[in-house]
Amino acid sequence: MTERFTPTPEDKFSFGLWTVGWQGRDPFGDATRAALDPVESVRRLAELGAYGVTFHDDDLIPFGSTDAEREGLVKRFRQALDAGGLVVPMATTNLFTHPVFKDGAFTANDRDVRRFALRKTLRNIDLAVELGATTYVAWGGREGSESGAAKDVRVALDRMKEAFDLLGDYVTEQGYDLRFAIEPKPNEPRGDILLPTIGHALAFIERLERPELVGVNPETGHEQMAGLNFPHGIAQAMWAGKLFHIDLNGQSGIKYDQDLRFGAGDLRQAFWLVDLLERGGYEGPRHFDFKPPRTEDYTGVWASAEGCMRNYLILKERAAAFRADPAVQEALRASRLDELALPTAEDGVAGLLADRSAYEEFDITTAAERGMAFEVLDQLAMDHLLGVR
Ligand code: XLS
Ligand code: MN
Ligand code: MN
Repeated sequence: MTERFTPTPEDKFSFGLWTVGWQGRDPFGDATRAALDPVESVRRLAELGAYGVTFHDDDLIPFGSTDAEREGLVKRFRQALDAGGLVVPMATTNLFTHPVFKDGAFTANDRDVRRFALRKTLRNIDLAVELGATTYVAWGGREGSESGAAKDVRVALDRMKEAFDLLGDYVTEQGYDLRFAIEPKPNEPRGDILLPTIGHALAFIERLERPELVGVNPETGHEQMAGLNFPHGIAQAMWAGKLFHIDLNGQSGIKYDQDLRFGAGDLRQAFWLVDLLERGGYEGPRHFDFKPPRTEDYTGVWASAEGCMRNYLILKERAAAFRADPAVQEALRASRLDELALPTAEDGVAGLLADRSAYEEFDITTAAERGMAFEVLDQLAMDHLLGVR
């Protein structure tokens, strides 16, 4: 592989233990790979040039472990992190695998399940902070329904708010340097999931008691499952100051959650996404939440993980070349992107009303006739993406 696409910790690439550790179990088939020891994941990811690893509580400490087992598992994980020089930038809670969460966690109709879910989360927050995490992801995979009367969505949102308000109180009282990142997803495993898109999550966050503590962790494939433009969603999250974390992967259109390696699936959206993250000042981890296909053995798993990082670095180089190209800068001007950056009416309502050129004397025919030159611009992007410029 070319030297320049070899990742280093400065690239801030991180992986969930559940990604490389996915055994390939799906609704139609059993596992195709043996279980992977988290210690081995840490070792291999460090070798490949990642800087961080993330986990659900149950990825590290199997559900139902005793306190002594838990202590032992955490200890050897910590040793592996130290040996590999890896950090834990983020952690999260598994509130979806165990049958007790079949109707959700923070919004389960059963109050005792909701209280258990909160306790499970608080417990893992303590561990996350102990391991140095500053972001805590909340993906509400089971928060939703398959039928109309089964969930009173307005009431469920009250319970969701209650949960995030309580979690916010907890980290504040403990003095933890930890912020929450809500991960939207439209469906799967529930028929319809609450907070299905970035937009829903952003609106919800503003209703919380401590909105400053809560942002989003959007995932490429999740927005694309809803037919949405991922870079546009990310741009709005950045504009709102809410892009606390990101889950990168690949998806081909509106279908089940494919979790392909980053760069597979919609390559053009991946290009614009990397362009946006790199130019837009996003400084958080480039976190891969993908599933190496169940056709692969462990050689394929590590090749897939390597491919995520390699594709990011290739796209980063391609996007930088696009921006640096004088022909692109000219095309951007021809498309009047510089004009978009100018305020529309800094002269205020009075100025606007007094400006006859804005209305009475506006040459509407000429304005309607002028082309936007976007096709030239987009073809330049295509040429750079395909490596022919
Ligand atoms: C599932 C989600 C999940 C979250 C973490 O679709 O992507 O893996 O990222 O719970
Ligand atoms: Mn996914
Ligand atoms: Mn995810």
